Amino acid sequence: MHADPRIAKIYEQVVRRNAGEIEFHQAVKEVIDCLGPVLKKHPQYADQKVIERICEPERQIIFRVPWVDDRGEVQINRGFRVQFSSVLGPYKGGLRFHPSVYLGIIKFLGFEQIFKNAVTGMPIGGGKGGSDFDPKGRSDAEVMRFCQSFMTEMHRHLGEYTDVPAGDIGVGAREIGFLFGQYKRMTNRYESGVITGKSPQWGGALVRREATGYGCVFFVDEMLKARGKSVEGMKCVVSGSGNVAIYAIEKLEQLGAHVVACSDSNGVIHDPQGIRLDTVKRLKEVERRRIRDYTEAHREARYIEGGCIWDIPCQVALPCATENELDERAARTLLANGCIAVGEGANMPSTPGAVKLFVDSGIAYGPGKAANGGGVSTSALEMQQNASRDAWTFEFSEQRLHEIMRNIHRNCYETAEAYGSPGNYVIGANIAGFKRVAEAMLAFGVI
Ligand code: NDP
Ligand code: 2IT
Repeated sequence: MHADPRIAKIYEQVVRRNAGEIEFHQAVKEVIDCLGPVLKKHPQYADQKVIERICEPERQIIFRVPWVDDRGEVQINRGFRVQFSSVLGPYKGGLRFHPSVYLGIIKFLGFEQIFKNAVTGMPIGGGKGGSDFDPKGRSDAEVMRFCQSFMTEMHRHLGEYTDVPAGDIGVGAREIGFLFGQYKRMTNRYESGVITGKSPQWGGALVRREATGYGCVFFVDEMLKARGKSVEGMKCVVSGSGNVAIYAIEKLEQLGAHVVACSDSNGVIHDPQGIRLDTVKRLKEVERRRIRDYTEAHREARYIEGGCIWDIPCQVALPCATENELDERAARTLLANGCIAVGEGANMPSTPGAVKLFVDSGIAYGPGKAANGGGVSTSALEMQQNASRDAWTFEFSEQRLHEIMRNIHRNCYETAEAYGSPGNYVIGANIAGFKRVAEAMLAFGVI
């Protein structure tokens, strides 16, 4: 299993200590399986138990979120904030509102976030939070009352120098507004830098909304350029139809690619003439409807209820929905259909079996930790603008994002080469991220 017995032992301990948290186990295994050569080169990391320390969150907060729905019924949800690592900066990472949320999901996301944030080179630690609250079908007033209750408890754990949340699945501009409003009210401080993804009208950064999707496409384009190609003219499939998927599709179109499919948790839209993004934006961002309704406006498109988007032939595949949405069977189908690049807009969307197939096949495979780092990087740019009470233009911000994605790509690419695995961005991202965190931990002593 593991080449290095020390790493096998750490993994066993993580599984034992965090029973049942299977997504967390999966995320830990993927990272530490890359670290054998690093321990050989840097024995002090093993002596100082750096991996063991990183696998244990600095702090985990679990709390009750009571609220009253529109019918007057009391509802109780569970809230989480896992403050995983603050060695590189304040805890930074999004909030997810989805019924599947439990501690294991938040811990996997928080763990990934540490390394993702480290690879960006920016001064941000790693954390994640959320709730098992399901915003689907809830009125704006219900979402507001939920967010106010959530923040009433969480505000005491946050601060621009302590912990800075943002959005993730189920948390967009509307939720960030309600959350920031309640933070401001609880603390009597207009502390803009305490949360990112704010509306540009009241302290948000331009391009933050677009950043994860745009950044993912920039990353894929860099991977292809390293092979003498580009996304221009490529046939693409993008799963999901939320924030990340929408802006990935937008950038692909701007760069001359052809996107033929997208999805939501109910089904898949296949539009061989090209996905009409204005329709997807209207359905998802304005009307909060299902992707099946796309065919009302575009009769030539096909809706496949419960379909698998990876069955649709493409050259570039961007999983932008959720964890483990792309399994080994899907990976085989993609490869058989001639897919040459996969960029993960989502966090951990490919199962371990799928990752292995992609890496072994030698296609350009960009893991989430590298490919979706544009969102959190632009959050760090938002913090920077808030700290200096500045507001940059869209063009300047997008240029900064593009530069950051090029740097992330170079960092992963060069690290993979230095460790004898050229082209392997999994090894590149995990080792580059780990080393930056490990060096800071050694400098700080046993903390
Ligand atoms: P949104 O809530 O805006 O959209 C999520 C999309 O994924 C929706 O289309 C949703 O469909 C679909 N989806 C969610 N859960 C499932 C599921 N269990 N099965 C199938 N489809 C599902 O979230 P984001 O676009 O912000 O996030 C998407 C992914 O990107 C997540 O993995 C997130 O962690 C990651 N990410 C997000 C960043 C950001 O800045 N927002 C930054 C980096 C990564 P439906 O509406 O039917 O639920
Ligand atoms: O997974 C992620 O990187 C995010 N959801 C964004 C985190 C952030 O703080 O912007």
